[in-house]
Amino acid sequence: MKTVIIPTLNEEENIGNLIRLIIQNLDSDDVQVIVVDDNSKDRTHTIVRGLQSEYKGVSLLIRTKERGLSSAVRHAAKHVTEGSVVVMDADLSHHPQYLPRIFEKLDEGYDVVVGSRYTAEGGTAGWPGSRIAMSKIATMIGRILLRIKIRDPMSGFVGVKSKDILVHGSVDANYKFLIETLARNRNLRASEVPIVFRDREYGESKLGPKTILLYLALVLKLVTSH
Ligand SMILES: Nc1nc2c(ncn2[C@@H]2O[C@H](COP(=O)(O)OP(=O)(O)OP(=O)(O)O)[C@@H](O)[C@H]2O)c(=O)[nH]1
Ligand SMILES: [Mg+2]
Repeated sequence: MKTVIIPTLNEEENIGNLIRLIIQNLDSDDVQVIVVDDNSKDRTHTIVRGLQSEYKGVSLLIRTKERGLSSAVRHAAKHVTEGSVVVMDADLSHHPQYLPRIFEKLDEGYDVVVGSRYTAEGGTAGWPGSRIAMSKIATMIGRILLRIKIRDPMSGFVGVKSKDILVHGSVDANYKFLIETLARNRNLRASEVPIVFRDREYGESKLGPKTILLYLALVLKLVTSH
């Protein structure tokens, strides 16, 4: 069984299309989709519940007291019983067309497979130069300070061989759980699949300018604790 975990916060414009595309790109009998939502106030729940009558493998977890992407992912991972798991954003920035290749690489034996913007055929579509530069500088800081080989450790498109890597891999990250997982678990076999990251078309970003500070604080904490 393959699992796709999607953390959501007010993603009514995107979640329906995303789930349909996931089912189109993977064998629907062999995939379960877990939407983990932090009490969205829009129609996200209604749309997911509507799809549950069409696709039996779709489940919805709602957290009412907690917030945060990384802890939402950990929460959902605890509900997985077996098989490999991919985490992806709800806003179609991570296209489901890449899922078969990510699951294939996990089947080949990698512990972690990253949907990567910074490999030869990967990239970002619709980003201004300033955002590319910011992202690349932040990535470089993390890679150098934490000695990480993966070229896109800030990616949120992440496959793991076992849910345990998600449940135990990151404890501090609010958002960038991959870089923490790689920094804390040096013996994980990791690989990358090129992806073209598309900017969200609908809905609002949940992550403000504070995200970069939280990321730098996380890197600093990881540097000093190793
Ligand atoms: N459950 C949960 N999901 C979250 C939370 N914050 C963000 N998300 C989801 O995590 C994913 C990534 O968040 P985005 O807002 O797209 O972050 P981003 O890609 O850096 O920002 P954009 O450039 O605007 O897309 C999306 O699917 C969000 O709905 C949260 O606190 N809880
Ligand atoms: Mg996004």
